[in-house]
Amino acid sequence: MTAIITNTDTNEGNPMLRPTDDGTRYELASPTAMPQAGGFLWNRRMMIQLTCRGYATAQFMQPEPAKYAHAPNLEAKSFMQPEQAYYAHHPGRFFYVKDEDTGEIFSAPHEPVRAQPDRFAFSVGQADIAWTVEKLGIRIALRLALPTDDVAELWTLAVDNLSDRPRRISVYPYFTVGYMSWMNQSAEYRADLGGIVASSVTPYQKLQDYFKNKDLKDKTYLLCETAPDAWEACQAHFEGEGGLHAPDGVRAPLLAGGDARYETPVAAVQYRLELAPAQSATRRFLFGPAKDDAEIAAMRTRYLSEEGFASAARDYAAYVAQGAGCIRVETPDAEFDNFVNHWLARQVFYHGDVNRLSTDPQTRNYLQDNMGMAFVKPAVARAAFLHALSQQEASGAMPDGILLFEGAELKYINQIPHTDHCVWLPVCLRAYLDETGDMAILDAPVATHDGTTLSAFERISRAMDWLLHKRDERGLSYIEQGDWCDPMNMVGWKGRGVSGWLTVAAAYALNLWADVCAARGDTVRADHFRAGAADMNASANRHLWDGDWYARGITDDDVKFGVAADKEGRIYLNPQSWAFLAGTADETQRARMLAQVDAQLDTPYGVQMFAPPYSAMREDVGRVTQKHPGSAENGAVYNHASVFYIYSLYTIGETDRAWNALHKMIPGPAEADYLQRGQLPVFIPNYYRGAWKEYPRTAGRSSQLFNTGTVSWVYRSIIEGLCGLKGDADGLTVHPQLPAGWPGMRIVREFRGARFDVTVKRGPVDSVTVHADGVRCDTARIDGIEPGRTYLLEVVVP
Ligand code: CEZ
Repeated sequence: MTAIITNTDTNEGNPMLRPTDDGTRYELASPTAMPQAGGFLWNRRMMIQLTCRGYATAQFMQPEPAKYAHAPNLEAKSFMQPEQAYYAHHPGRFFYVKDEDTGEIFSAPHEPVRAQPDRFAFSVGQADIAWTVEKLGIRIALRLALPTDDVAELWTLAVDNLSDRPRRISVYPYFTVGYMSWMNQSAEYRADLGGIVASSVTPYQKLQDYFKNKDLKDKTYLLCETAPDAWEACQAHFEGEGGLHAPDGVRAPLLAGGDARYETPVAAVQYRLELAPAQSATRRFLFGPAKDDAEIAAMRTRYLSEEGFASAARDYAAYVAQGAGCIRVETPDAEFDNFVNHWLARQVFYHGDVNRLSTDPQTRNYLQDNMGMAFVKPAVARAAFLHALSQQEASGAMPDGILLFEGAELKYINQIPHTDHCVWLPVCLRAYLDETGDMAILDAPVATHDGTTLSAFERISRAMDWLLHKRDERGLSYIEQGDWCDPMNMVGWKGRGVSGWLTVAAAYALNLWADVCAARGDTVRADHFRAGAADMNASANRHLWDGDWYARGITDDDVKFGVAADKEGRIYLNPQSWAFLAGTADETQRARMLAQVDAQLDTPYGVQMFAPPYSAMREDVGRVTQKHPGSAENGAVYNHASVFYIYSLYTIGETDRAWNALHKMIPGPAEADYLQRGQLPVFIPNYYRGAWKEYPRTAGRSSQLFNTGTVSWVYRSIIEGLCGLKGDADGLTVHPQLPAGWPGMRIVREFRGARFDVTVKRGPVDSVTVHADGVRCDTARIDGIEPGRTYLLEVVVP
């Protein structure tokens, strides 16, 4: 796109962190400024998150999530926030370097030696993660890439002699395998396979598990393209008494060639290199899991060569390109543009394509992730909505999770009864219908396991009736052991407690569905659902309005919470946002709610999910109150809740408030902001720490978790709200919502096979005016869209 607006607010000049390669990469120049900052790569079978210092968290599907590199001495918990994993000494990919003449050592990227480098660059790209580290006149360049359909890490190591004399050095790739199993673990160098192979037996006790486990990939290999000079497979022997920062193995002339016999394995190898000035050497490695030797040998043949790496890179680039999304923006905010144009759709695509690498995604997550996919690969979203509906229960209820594979089971959180899942059907489908105009999906037949076949329309209508039915005598929605908020598990476990958020969210869903019924000419159902929504809104106003905002709920013992009388958890964001969406609140109420959100919840890092955080267990609210104050759902800037608010603000024309919260989701561009959040602007995390008033030192810190329902809503909010280019049954509506101070923006939007090249400017108009290819439109919309055509739109906004 040619520049029409000068970017005023840019971090191009920031020496610590800057975009490179036209913003398709970010480069961090320090291993210590933001120690937990990292990037992630994924493919159809695995994901890996790497920090700038070389810690790694990887997971693969077989088909249940599993690990091939474990913490050295901790048993993996079912779920760990990445920011905590950092402190738990999780696995790493480390490269020790030793000067053979002086005995000096350092390690790249940074751990475990932690020597101050002469130069450091951690470079996160869309399809690879790379480092350049210089120390002792040696340059180490590392690059990790993934294949598209296999589980393996493709590592390239390049060593350069930067000094003006010949150098004798040793380089030691050190890959943590970690504690594999209490039943059986071992490792050895296998000259026949060309690397270290660690073997284990996944522990079990139930007899049936033997049959489930016997085909698991219980081996972890590190294959070397070039045979090493020495190796060590026993972690304890490598480390010795020196500790990981000065391991005995590296201090000795040669690694001892040891194996691990029911000892914690490691994959460490040594290369002795003699490099003339300016000479370099390259080594390639493959690290991953396998079932047996044959699979290891096959992986070696397929990938472990210059050509194998190059062809994997081409395949992978084509894979991520599928997630390019449907808009490019050019606004006065360069960092925002960069994030939207290069990174946001990538994260949306990750969620929609691999479902967070889960075999039983939570129903709400599955539906919302596919809501995002409606803008990236709508055919995938379509299939997902129908797949979800095929698991609807006879009562009209939706299950807590959607099973994606034969043999998958509902696990962990999906065994806890939550009552909100039906809400997401019309909410997410609406985005898909608006984007595609595919009304035919409503008539698609959907068979469930009980043998009934109903149309998608019929099924969602039943889900809406279920929501209407699942209410108490006051007309409020039961919460049971949770709603959108997973850990709000004790408000209604005795069967009486109700959710204020769910009541207004259900009203919103019912209204959306009434619109769909009306568009189909089904006025009976449209009236029925519209009346239901009105009834729920009335109940919310009667029982939950607290004077300046809506309460979060009423407990089993009839205690209203999320109200002014509460010292902790006084005001929650979700009931307010969804009351805007549902039309629960009138204009006077809205003004009061907005003022209170501003005063009590807004922070420099975004809008908190509630405040103040709970400092101790509240037994009539539940587990959420036990989380650390300001972390996760206990009063963090929980971005998923925050983006509901943003989306709702766009629907009520609160343009500036929406932008205020939206741009705070992306770290930077001020250096102080990067340092406080500790995250690169390459993804949106599930939360930034809150408790802004209580714990200012940690407020703003990123959770580093890139799994989040947030991104599909951010994408939707930008497309439909900020850019105001939302589809409907007939075409494209045009209603940009420029923040104050923006003179204009430019957007390129792909929509229903056509391209819209849109220039938005402010001007002396009362309402939005649109010229399409120079011709003034009667209304601010484009109908009769011709696929393949490019439309030039000139839009003037008041
Ligand atoms: O999980 C998310 C869920 O995936 O939390 C959201 C919820 O809407 C999403 O469906 C809000 O509760 O304590 C818990 O059980 C937490 O709820 C986590 O599992 C949370 C993770 O932090 C992932 O974001």
